[in-house]
Amino acid sequence: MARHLITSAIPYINGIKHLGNLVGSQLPADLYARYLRGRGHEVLFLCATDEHGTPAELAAAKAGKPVAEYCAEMWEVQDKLGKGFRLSFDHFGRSSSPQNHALTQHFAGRLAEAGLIEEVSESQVYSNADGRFLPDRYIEGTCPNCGYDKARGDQCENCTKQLDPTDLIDPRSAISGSTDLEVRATKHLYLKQSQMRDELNAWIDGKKDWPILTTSIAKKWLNDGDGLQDRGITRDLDWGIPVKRGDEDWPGMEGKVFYVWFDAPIEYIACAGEWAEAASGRDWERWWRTDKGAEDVRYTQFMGKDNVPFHTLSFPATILGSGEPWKLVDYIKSFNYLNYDGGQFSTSQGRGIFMDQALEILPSDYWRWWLLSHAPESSDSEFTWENFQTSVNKDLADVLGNFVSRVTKFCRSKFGEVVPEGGTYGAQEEALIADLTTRLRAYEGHMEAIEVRKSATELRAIWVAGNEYLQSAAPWATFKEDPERATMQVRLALNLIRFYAVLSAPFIPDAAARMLSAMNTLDTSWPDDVAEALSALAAGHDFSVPDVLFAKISDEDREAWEARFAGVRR
Ligand code: B3M
Ligand code: ZN
Repeated sequence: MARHLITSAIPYINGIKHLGNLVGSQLPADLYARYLRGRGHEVLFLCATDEHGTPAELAAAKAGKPVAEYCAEMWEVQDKLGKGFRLSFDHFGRSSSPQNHALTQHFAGRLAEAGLIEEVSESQVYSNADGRFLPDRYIEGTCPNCGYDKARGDQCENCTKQLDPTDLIDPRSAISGSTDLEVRATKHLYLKQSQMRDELNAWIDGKKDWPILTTSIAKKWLNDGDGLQDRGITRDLDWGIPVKRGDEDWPGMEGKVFYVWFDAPIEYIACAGEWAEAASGRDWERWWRTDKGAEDVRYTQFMGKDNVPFHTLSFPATILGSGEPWKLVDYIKSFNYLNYDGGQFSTSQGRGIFMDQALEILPSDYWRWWLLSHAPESSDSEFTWENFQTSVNKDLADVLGNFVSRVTKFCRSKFGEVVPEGGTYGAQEEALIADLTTRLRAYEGHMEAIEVRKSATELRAIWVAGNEYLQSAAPWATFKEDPERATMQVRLALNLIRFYAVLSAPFIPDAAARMLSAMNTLDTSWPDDVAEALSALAAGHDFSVPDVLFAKISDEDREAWEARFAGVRR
């Protein structure tokens, strides 16, 4: 048994997330957490809302609410949707927590002591039309690196380069579109991360097993011509974590707050503190401090590709720079983008399917299965209604659902709702067990490597193997010639339902729970030995026929949904 710390990128507080956001971090993180728990490991799975910065300020202003109140309400909304999708966080925290305030100020103090913080008098963009300083992401312009014309002042969405607003060509206010911008003087703190380039390079070079997507983005920004630039970590905003050195005021920094990307990753740590405070007997330092037990923790992070530079460079720079024994990430799983029906999912444009809408239409398992089995791992992937319909109808309804229904109904009609007794395995059953053993070991390998699509493909193949067995064993025919043999076949098939429930739970937890409940068992032990696992339900054990596990999506439904989501969300 090992100890696994798992974090998902923490979603911005402003608004409900779309399915592209979900499949890029929270959902695969949940898959992995559920799998590891199923294998008996000790898991701490954390996520939170990312509450600071301008997006929160502006969204609150739009909603006509004080920011703190807006954030508290939106946390409730995101928490409820996370539960709706069965995201099994051990704690869903908030980056505005007192723990994160204290820890962020602590890190800033440590970095200053280590000589890694510089006070810089800088010029900041002020918009005359808007009557305010413009935060980075509210300045748009052309990316100096790739020429994309909607690059934001903090990062180019197209090529992932981290930017400063003054890097932009032809800058304009994203609030008003005004180009009447001027530059005014203000003082800010910079993190001298360029001093850590060698250390970061060596650290990333040691990560031979990391996905190419992660290391290529990290190396690109580490060794790019202008290299790892020092970054401003403070902002002229009202909402955020006040700039302090530990507990002490920071002269000259009054009225300023830390930059949202400085405090957001620190929330991964603070969130463990929130988790510990929520119940007695919990020790968060044993997950995060290598001097207090975390040296044998394996830490895995999940995120979309645009978040990779902050997790491979900025956050490790904060941790390493502190000189304290904090746990560094062991593995970063990153994702490409999911597109929606010929275009992009877009929060600002309300394009695509959002988490609340998805749950209004269908239960979470349908979405979980499609999203995970089409996760944008090696390249971007695309959601289309037709593909969704096919996948649900074939994989979930025809293969898995139909298997469960046929086996339980046949047994009820011939032997009653009880596991039948008699008969012994023949060559067909031995072959099935051998096949399932091979496939199960492959499934475990893919899950451990967090190869999400390959895991889904193998799981589907495991379901198919049961169907093929049932088809060729044909207990309904054997029953007439050799009833003993039919009882053995049905007993094996009923056991396959429990076996499938255990293996499938990380993907489709609700269906798995219903299968287990129909099989009247609490035995969720992992099938280390397939033959043994297939005799877990002994002759004489009662079960019940479950309701239909997965309803098929009709053409009418598909067309109606396609039309409903063709426009933009208002
Ligand atoms: N909130 C960006 C995003 O949701 C940002 C992630 C922070 S992870 C520390 O994609
Ligand atoms: Zn670019």
